[in-house]
Amino acid sequence: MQCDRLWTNARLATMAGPALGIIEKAALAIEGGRIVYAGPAADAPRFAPRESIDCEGRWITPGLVDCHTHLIHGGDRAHEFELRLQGASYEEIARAGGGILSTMRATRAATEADLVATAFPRLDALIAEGATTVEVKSGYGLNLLTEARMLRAARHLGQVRPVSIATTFLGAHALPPEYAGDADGYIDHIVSHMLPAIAAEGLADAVDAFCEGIGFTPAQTERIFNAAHAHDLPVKLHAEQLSNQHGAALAARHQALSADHLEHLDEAGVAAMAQSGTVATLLPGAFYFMRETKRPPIAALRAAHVPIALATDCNPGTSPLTSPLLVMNMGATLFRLTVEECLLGVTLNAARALGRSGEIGTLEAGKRADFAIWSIERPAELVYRMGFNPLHARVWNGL
Ligand code: DI6
Ligand code: FE
Repeated sequence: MQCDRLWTNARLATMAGPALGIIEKAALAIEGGRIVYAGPAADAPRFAPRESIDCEGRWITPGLVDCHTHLIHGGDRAHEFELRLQGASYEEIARAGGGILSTMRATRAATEADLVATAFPRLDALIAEGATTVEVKSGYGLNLLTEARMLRAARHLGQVRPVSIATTFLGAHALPPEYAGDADGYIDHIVSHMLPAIAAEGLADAVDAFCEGIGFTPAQTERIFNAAHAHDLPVKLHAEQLSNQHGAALAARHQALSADHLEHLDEAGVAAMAQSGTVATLLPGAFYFMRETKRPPIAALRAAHVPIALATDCNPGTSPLTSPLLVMNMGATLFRLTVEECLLGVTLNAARALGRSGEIGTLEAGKRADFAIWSIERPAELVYRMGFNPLHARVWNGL
């Protein structure tokens, strides 16, 4: 049987099946950018590969999926970090004109080329740790011109780096100064102008909002969701990060791909997510950086079989984090997730959170040839270490 490349002497954590779908003494073959075999070497068809690679016992996992980032933005907020170290709160800084609005100003002032150039080092850091798919949100433009520019910059990243980019329109991230005191007016503008233009240009793969006391109300969020449905775009939600607004249940009613953050999620929200199959995307980097103390209801999510994903939330204000490996470590240490949950959280369940689990997220015949090869003795090492990168090689789309 012909194939482009064959990896032998490998150990696989396929993420398909129980206990990480581990297969020792395995082989993995790809052809035309797809996996054609991932299984026991003893059962493999007789391949005639164009190239054969000896893995020397290394482990192969699916390529990592970072399913929640704000990777594209102008400027940084290191100064606000210093102010917080001196005792200022996130809310105080935001009220003084800092916070999301300070990043909005820097982002509006940046050209598309600037946005791409400043995102490169962050994206490259994710790629260097085995990421093969990265979600990127808008949300720092807060007007059509700049939101569209952010999404074009995100699409551009996917054309010039060996990585798949999933874009999300987050126009309802914060209230821009042009609509101060008129959140409903801004929602009108998103629904009637911004979203239709963004959808017409094919710039967004999904639509998100920030449902929060300092963000948008559930009623406003629902208007965004209805508009997204009208444009056939799936929805996601920043929900229950700082307070319980019952956003996750709202998201579930709208068949959201994921509800994200969830520190203040209640039992009813868990049940609604379980019913709709909405993924719980947990963001331990933001929890850590904001020194939060209330953890998401892990036991309840587990008991209800809600799929749990983990992501960096890479953003300049609350999670300046570009390490999916550290995210797994934080998922375990801060949220008490198991090694298995952490690994599923950055592979299969993160793929689900993007609606892409038919294509990526496991090592199975028919899926895209996106995977990472690690110099480790056991998969737990990927979760256990801090600040150490054992990536040996990475394959994206068969390349
Ligand atoms: N929740 C967050 O943690 C980020 N956005 C959101 O909706 C914060 C973004 C920022 O501070 O720049
Ligand atoms: Fe976020």
